[in-house]
Amino acid sequence: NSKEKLGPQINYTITGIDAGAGVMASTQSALSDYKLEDNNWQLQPSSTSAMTSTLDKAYKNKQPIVVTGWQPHWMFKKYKLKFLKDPKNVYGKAEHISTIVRKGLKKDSPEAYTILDRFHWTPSQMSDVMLNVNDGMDPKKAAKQWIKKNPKVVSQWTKGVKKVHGKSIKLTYVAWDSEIASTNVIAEVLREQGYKVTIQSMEMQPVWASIATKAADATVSAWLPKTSAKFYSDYKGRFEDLGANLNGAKVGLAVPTYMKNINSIEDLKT
Ligand code: PBE
Repeated sequence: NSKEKLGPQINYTITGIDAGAGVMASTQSALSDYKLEDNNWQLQPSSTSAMTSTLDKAYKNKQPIVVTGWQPHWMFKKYKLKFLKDPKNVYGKAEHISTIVRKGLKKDSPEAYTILDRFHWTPSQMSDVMLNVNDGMDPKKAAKQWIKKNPKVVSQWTKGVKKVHGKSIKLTYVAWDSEIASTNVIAEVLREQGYKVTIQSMEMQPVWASIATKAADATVSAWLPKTSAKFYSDYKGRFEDLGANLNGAKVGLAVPTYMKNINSIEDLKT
């Protein structure tokens, strides 16, 4: 019933993901900046998979739900969702995903450095890999398949770069669907170049620490300027930012489009 207030229908609860995620920190700021806490609104931490399964259930029953959302993600392909307007600009307008490498990589591994520096793709290309993984395909296989289907894109990254023979490189990432896709693709590209690649997933803070301490060589999972802002400033001067590998990302609160009266974060109060 759209005339009923939203808050009581969903227990004043925003369905979130893992507590360490940037979107969770931004949502905490939103709760206070929009004075939603005063109305008992709260953010429920869970995990991406718990969030998407809660969303799936609500969606099937056309029940209201508010989730922490981001793009690129298959949830926007599978469900009709809209971002809530954010007039106070808590989540930032647009995000990009940056490639961050350790200091000295250029000198030690110029071939990998060049490929990582050139690595750039679109949200729709990333979504192709993500959707296959979400359908149950092994991420490594999904990456290989994508590379095979997109030789022109890949050759823009690898053109003229010398092959290496068994040199090691280590990539760290957070196991979000988007980063599972990007990390596996760049890892396969580096393997085809002759690298012995290890990839390791961890929380966001250790990812940044691994690059700063040179325990790892690179990560392609830095959502900026807002989502990873804290780590970007904490570790400033101890990494090299190779710039965006993907533009047009976005983070915010999302609801199904059937929630016609809820279009802005401000509307949660009414
Ligand atoms: N995410 C996906 C991450 C970055 C990538 C939006 C869940 C976060 O909030 O930290």
